[in-house]
Amino acid sequence: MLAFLFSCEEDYEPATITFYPALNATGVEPEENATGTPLTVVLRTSRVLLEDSRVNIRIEGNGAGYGNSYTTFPPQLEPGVVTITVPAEENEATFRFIPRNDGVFIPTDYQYTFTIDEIDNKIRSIGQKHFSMTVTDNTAAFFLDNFSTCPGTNFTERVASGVSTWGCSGFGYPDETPANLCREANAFNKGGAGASNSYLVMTTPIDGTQYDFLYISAQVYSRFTGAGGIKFVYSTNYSGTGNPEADGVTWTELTEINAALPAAGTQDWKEVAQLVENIGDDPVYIAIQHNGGTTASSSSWRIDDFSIKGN
Ligand SMILES: [Ca+2]
Ligand SMILES: [Ca+2]
Repeated sequence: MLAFLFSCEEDYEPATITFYPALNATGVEPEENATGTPLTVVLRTSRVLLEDSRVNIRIEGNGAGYGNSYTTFPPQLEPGVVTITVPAEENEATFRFIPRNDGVFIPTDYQYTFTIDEIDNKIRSIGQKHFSMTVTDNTAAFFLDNFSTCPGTNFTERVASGVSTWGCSGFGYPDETPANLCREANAFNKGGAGASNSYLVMTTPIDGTQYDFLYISAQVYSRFTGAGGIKFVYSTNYSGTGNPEADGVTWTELTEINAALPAAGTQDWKEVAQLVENIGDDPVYIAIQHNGGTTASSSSWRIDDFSIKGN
């Protein structure tokens, strides 16, 4: 009888295991202290086997790792490896991947690769070996202004030359209803002689000792074409009061944001964002500089949903 079974099994094609039917999935990091939504990952063998068969799946990625950025069920016995069993006389096995909030901001989100790493001797080969998983980081911004009150206290206008150009507008992001306020810079009809140059500066600086990097994002809209434009900048030596272009004050451009700004007069909201690394330990002031508009001609610029995340 044993010999009969053995010879039968020898007649089968070698069993293959593969991720099936999906090869990728997406998830979202839960809010802090909330439970993540489990995702079930399915593997299938090409035929039923007569005994339990085990498979090791290695999980790698840019996240903080097992227990911090995710857990699995069954749990991992060694870090990064899930062992699952395809039961005898079945051809499918599953495990669950559960995102966790790790308290760490990952600007690139979490990109995991699951790889079938080791197979039991009754499974002879591997089909689709990799499964990819993207989990969107859900870290709350430590600084967020949607200008529900405008001007509010989070930003202060500091005029380097000319007249005040930063005001408030309705028609904020995204619905452009009059009640949805945002900040707006425009020198047109504001008076004064020559070009104006005015900074909308964070009132309270970011404590550089608390962060290694910052991720700055905002929604930007331009209503009118005309002279001048805006630039996102930051300074680690501005005093926080007085002329933002006083002797010794230096501002560094947020070049990726500035390269991505919408063209003047395009009348479409656009999200801009930039990662700033190695900010050092000094206080950091972020500002939006509106420069070059005159009372006779000025492009206009709206800012909404100004957000800063970081670790
Ligand atoms: Ca996170
Ligand atoms: Ca708003």
